[in-house]
Amino acid sequence: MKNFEIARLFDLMADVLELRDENPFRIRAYRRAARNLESLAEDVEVLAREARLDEIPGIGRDLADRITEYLATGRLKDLDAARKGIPAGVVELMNVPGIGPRTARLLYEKERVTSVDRLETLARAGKLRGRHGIQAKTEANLLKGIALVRGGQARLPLGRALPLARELVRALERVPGVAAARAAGSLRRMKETVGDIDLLVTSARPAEVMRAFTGLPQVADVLERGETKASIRHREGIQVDLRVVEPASFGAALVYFTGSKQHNIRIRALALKRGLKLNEYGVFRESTGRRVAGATEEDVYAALGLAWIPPELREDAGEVEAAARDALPRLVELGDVRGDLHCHTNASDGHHTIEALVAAAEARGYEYVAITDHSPSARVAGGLDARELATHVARIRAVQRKHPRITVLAGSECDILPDGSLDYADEVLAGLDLVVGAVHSRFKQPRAQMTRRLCAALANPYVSVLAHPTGRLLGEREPYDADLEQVFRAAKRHGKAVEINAYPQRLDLGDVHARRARDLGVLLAVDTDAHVLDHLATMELGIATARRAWLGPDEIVNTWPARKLGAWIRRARSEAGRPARPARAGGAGR
Ligand code: DGT
Ligand code: CA
Ligand code: CA
Repeated sequence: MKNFEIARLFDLMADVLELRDENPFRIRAYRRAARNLESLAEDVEVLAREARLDEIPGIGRDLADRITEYLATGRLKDLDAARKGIPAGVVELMNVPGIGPRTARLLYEKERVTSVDRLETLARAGKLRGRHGIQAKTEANLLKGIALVRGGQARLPLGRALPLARELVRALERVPGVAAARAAGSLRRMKETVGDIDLLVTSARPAEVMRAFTGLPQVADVLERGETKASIRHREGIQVDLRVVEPASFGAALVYFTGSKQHNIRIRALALKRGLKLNEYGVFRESTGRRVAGATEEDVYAALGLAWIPPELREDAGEVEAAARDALPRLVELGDVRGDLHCHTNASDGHHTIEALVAAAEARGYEYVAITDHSPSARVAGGLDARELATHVARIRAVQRKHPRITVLAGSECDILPDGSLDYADEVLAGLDLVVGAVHSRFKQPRAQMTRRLCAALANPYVSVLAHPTGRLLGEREPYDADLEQVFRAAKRHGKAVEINAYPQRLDLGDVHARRARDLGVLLAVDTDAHVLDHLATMELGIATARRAWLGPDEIVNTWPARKLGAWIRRARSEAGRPARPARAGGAGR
């Protein structure tokens, strides 16, 4: 699938156009197209072949032609032309948080900075401060930003790695002689980022597997090739390790290569205590060397006196003890989800209509969906003022009448202003079925102020969910500085939910914070923040994060039936002494 490849080229094109100070609309068009290609469920090559490129949101005739050109020739003439005369390193400067096109151009033209390395050297030596308005603090931030890009390059977000891994698994399953192919490693544990992709195959003909694997079209380089193991570099940059094992060892190998390393160490010690030896080939009785388990994971864990442990829990964070007591939690599953509480439409910065979103939510089998477009302070995101919101809500009600099988909640993703107040007046909020509160400005407030800001928002009776509570963007933006412990306690006190935002670059809360929230008795909401319809499918990533946080369905409000959800929203509103107007849509009423 070349979706990501083309998305990266479009991003590069946007970067270069920004450096050249070109038409902002053209730049935005390339960026939007890149994001939509990334979240596209279908293969762009298939769409091109069937002349259906125009079905991709944000892809007009012009960009469709660019895609066709690239698929046919492997090049983009426009990009080559635009890049002429600009060193590649200058474009890379813009990957550093805090460096926009203007700064990059300045650094290049005035300081002859043509690489991130050179920028680092100058910043470390303090040679930038006092020039072009750069202060010592800015310099320190640049160094932090450089570390962030370097870290980000090393690991791939799960949302990008998963489709690549699945495509490889499907290809391996088709190789003659292969009985089973599975992803292992951090990817199977659904960690938010993965260092590489680990694959495991069982086959009677390993040589054939090696040949097929190293010859796949996705392979950029073969790094290592042995009789039963190989490593390649994927066209998308990530390394992929493959092992072939015998069927009798498949379960043991799957346990071993799924990890984590810490988990493996724990269960190996447990085996020793029972007079057993555990390795990637099986479980063996130490006295006789006889294999007692190995073909399936269930057998391996059972031989150690453990219940089978879901991969998401294998971090040596209490799961081995729980499995020994047969006290593993019932983890939430994708099928438990009854709705999505955070979605955008083209009323603000989403790409589809209310109607299309509702139909897509219905097609996923949801019982309810909340439409939460932006509030006025989110100006770049096309936030709605109170009058526009009233019209928008009326449109939502009209769509609801045409879709009686699903409850459509008229909501808002309302900005939390720097002082902790909300972007709409309480009377406006009271007219909505659900309010998701979010920070989109002044990310650099001091810790105490940001903490007060978030807690104040949670105290507002109309705010039910705190969206993307830390504001981080994986590999791009650090979380803002806030005392999450206090924020969670405020959520608990007011009976509010904190979000696991499933947007692939966010996954916010992450697993560790989500688990802490759970341990404090805070409710969670797992939402996609969908801006295009395909984003609805990222619910899978949010649920994986919830599973890694040991969450069960009871603790996640959007697994609840609409009635229970509505009662919960109303409870917080009425406990504040301001009963909500009985909402007409079922989720908040009935
Ligand atoms: P990553 O790739 O950094 O996202 O994380 P993992 O967990 O996928 O790590 P990776 O790819 O180095 O190794 C895959 C699995 O193989 C790992 O989760 C556990 C197992 N493994 C690797 N090295 C060791 C080791 O030295 N000892 C043990 N017990 N297991 C290991
Ligand atoms: Ca790995
Ligand atoms: Ca590996």
